[in-house]
Amino acid sequence: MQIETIATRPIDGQKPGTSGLRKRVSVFMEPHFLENYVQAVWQGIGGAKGATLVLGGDGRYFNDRAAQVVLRMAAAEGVTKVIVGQNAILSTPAASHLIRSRKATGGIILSASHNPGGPEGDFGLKYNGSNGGPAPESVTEKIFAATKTISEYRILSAHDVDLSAIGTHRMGEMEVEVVDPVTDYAMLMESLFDFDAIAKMFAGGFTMVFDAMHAVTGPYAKAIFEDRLGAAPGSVLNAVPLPDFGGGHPDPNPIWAKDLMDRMMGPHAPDFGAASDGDGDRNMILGRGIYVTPSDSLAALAANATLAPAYKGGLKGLARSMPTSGAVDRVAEKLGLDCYETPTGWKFFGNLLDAGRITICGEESAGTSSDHVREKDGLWAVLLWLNILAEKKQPVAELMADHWKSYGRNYYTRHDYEEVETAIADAMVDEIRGRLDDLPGSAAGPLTVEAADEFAYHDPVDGSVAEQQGLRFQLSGGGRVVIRLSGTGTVGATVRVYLERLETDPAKLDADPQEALAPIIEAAEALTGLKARTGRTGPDVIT
Ligand code: VG1
Ligand code: CO
Repeated sequence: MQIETIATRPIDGQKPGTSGLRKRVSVFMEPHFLENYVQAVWQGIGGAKGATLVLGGDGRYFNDRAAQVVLRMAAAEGVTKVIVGQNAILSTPAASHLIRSRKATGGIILSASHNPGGPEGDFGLKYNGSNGGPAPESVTEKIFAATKTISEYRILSAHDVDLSAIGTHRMGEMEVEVVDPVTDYAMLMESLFDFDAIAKMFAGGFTMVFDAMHAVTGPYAKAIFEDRLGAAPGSVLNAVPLPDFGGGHPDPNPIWAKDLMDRMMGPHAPDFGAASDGDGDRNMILGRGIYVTPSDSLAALAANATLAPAYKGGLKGLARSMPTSGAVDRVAEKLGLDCYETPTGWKFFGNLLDAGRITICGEESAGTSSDHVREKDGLWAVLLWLNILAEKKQPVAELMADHWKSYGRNYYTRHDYEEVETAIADAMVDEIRGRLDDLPGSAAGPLTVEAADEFAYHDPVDGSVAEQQGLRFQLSGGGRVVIRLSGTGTVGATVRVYLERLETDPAKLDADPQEALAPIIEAAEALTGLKARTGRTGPDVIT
């Protein structure tokens, strides 16, 4: 076996976004594209000679081929050992756990998360560090810099490793350990939650459906919910992972998980419904007749977490991404906990978790997790909900109604405009940025702007600063609008408009969020002129 050194040139557009590098599969499959980026990762982390790495992905099209390339390049780099999920599959939280439990140097996760898969879909690659979390910006900047100067990469000429066979293999000098992707993760979950109490609830007739959306969580969900906890066989829907996710869009929200949504709103709805995304780090929570917005779910989980064994000693602190609603802040206030506000993207929670400042954190985009890993964790959120329901013996709708009575309700919605021409989106952000200082005191539709700024985050642990993390507007009547551009899309720009208002009047807690937020939605359009600029009549996705 021989190490080949291949001459290459920098390829444009290898800048990692909110969560690693994401591109069309066809782009990732172009000559040298994947190899250039992997070599840049080695360089960005200061070399991987002697390292132990974890490798796995969400099983999408090209996952298997890409894994073999990463292995051959790791062997050429002098990596000592790679721990790989069987068939190169690992959910993102399971990969995070393996990095931590095996004390690995880091890991490579092959995923474009909620983006569609298949030959026409997307692919992605992300590096996580030794804490199990996504590389911080200081590292991703080095990786990006390396993509701009690369002139060669090294790869071992070797046969594929049989990744279907659990056990120890070799590739050149490097050891490749193939592990079952589910076992360790399922044991971790069992150590955090009261499985007996949840199993008793199922035995007592509690019903649930979990939509795995033909993505990575199918085998995890079957093993945990059906095999260990005794949920009825068939409770896990779309449980077989497929390279194209069955043609669907593995994003657990009311639009893309519409079948589940309809079922939970229908006459024969089960007690509980949930879904996860392509790589298993997001969650969607439903009860009979109710969709729990991710921001509310974060707040409800934080308020009740001490009912689960892992958190019964209390929480250290809480955090949310800036566009996430303030519902969790109200819980933090009541519990006397610190609550941090971070930019969008899980990498910003890492330092707070490592420093022991927070226990639970989350994002409005359906990501919630705790200090058990350094990624968001879809099944963890579902299990914490189940553990809470097993203790409270209450329907989800009633639990949320009680929550709103105690804390008020942060009406919340996000409006996404997808595949907007990049130039139009950039011009809009620049133009608004230019008049932020003049906005306070001016009218925005039916409301008045009270404050306007652009969010910059000063990390309290390492002092790093992340700028331009979203435009924020405080409106009269307590409303808030946030505008930012997505960093995970692969075609054009996605404009995200986040809308929120707190309601504390007990008589007004049951409104439809779109109606409760109507004046704020109008104000957002007045502030941005988004519809006029894009020629759209409305958002593509409402969550
Ligand atoms: C989106 C979400 C963000 C999330 C990120 C990665 O980013 O808004 O909250 O952390 O996806 O999630 P953006 O830049 O498109 O808004 V995942 O499940 O795609 O790893
Ligand atoms: Co994801």
